Amino acid sequence: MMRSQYPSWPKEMAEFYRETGCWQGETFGEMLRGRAAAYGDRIAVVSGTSRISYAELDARVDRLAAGLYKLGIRQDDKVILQLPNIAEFIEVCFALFRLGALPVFALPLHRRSEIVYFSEFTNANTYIIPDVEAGFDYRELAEQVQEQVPTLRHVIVAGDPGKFTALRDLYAADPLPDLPGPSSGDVAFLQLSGGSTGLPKLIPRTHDDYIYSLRMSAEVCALDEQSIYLAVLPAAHNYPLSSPGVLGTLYAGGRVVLSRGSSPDEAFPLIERERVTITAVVPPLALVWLDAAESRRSDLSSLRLLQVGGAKFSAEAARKVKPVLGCTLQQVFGMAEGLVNYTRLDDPEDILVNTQGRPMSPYDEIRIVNDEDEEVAPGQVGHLLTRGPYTIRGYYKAEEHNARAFTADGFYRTGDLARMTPAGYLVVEGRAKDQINRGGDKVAAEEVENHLLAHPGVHDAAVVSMPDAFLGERTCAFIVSYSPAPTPAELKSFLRERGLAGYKIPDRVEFMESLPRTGVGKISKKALRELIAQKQQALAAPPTK
Ligand code: AMP
Ligand code: DBH
Repeated sequence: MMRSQYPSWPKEMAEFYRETGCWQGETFGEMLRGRAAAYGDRIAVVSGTSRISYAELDARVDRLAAGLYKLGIRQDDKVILQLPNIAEFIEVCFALFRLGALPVFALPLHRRSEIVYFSEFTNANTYIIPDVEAGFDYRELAEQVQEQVPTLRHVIVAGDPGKFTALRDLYAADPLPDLPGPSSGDVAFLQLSGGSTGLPKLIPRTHDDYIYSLRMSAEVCALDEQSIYLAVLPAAHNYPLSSPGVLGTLYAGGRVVLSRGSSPDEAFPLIERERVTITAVVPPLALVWLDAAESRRSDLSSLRLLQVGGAKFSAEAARKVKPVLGCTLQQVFGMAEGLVNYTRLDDPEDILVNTQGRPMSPYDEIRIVNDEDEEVAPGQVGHLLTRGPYTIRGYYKAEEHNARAFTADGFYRTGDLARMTPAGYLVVEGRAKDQINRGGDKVAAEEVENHLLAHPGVHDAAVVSMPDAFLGERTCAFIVSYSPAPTPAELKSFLRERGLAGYKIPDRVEFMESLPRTGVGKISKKALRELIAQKQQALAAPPTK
């Protein structure tokens, strides 16, 4: 049995992935060095008013690595990284990669509850934040987190540091001492899973496996040094980070344009000014962009590819992308655990519109099974399982959960319900995991339920999805309360005070006498989903007299 904190591939599989050339023995530090040698003066990153060449990026990363080392950050140390889409995000990532320290990729919307958990669980010693972003002061958050987690020794701030350490002061003048550095088989960072359990799961990705996923993504998306990728989604998320995202673009020698916001007001002028060729959005954002493009005159003619993923994109909206935006649509169905599916650039419209793509690697193994783990008949819907050269074999420090989330022969249970077309494309048909996909933001029902249950007025709680025209799904919390019952507003502010990220706060709260049960006495989420969908329908179409 695998007892390491970082479950890994069995020896013979690792050998196979090396022999087949999937894993090429390169680390991220070496990758950037190589690109700097090949593309020195070309612009790698555009962020605000700064334009950073590959050579500059490489040099800045070296200086920052030296500064972080001086501060005391060492190989295998965990660093909670919570930066928005600014150049420092990329510089910090590569500096930590060079040191062999592991970034833990928090999202900008995470708050005290999530950050405290990541810090404690990973025993992190450092937390890197912006000063104020989108009206939120991360230094106040850091203060609260540090109070709860004294082992979090360093708080580093991009911008005005207040009482903490300024990131800009860490770009050292003298180079990093000669250190062994990480090897390509080592874990490079911990990525987050949307999760389906009470506590978020962390995903160990190695240099070898992740760089392979970048290479395949860049190939499928036809990236080269002419490509200009616009990051509008938070770069820490696996999708804009790697599919092909920020890192895949740097892998290909292209240019990354970072945008702090994703609205048409921010994104469209950047597309126009920087001649962006590819960008990635989630379905609700695609709807906003489609509307905006129809009603305003922005020059989006440079855009060749619009990627849509993270949640299911409706065929109806998918059909509009080409006529309205003038570019090819690519559906992306991926997961931070590994497997990424893409529609191909030259696929016919029927496939682009009606499928979520096919695996990017010929070494991706797919199984679609019934509840007994038996393969279903071709074309039937079942549980999607997968294994491959860039799909993890287990979460970080989660032995018990891993026994359930992976089969004995190492397939990851994605929790998605899917079918495969005769041509080998996947169509996502639903979900078996206890998660709400709020327009690409994943919410683990159990995590929210546990917070609700901490309220003295709550006897029982169940969180389910309800259909939503814009986000695809929203969250509804069913509550059995003690009397006096808390109001919905009280419950929501209670969750906020507990430091839960805003997107996890239930959109709607319903009270019940008791929760419906299944035959074996479990809460029937299916019944609750039906109930709330019916209520919504009744609201949408009031009975006529
Ligand atoms: P995570 O494991 O948190 O990285 O989230 C990955 C999950 O997002 C997948 O297992 C799917 O449930 C969902 N997902 C991602 N992309 C798509 C897509 N294009 N269509 C439907 N669901 C998606
Ligand atoms: O939702 C995801 O996690 C996701 C979607 C598209 C992802 O991780 C990816 C592509 O790599």
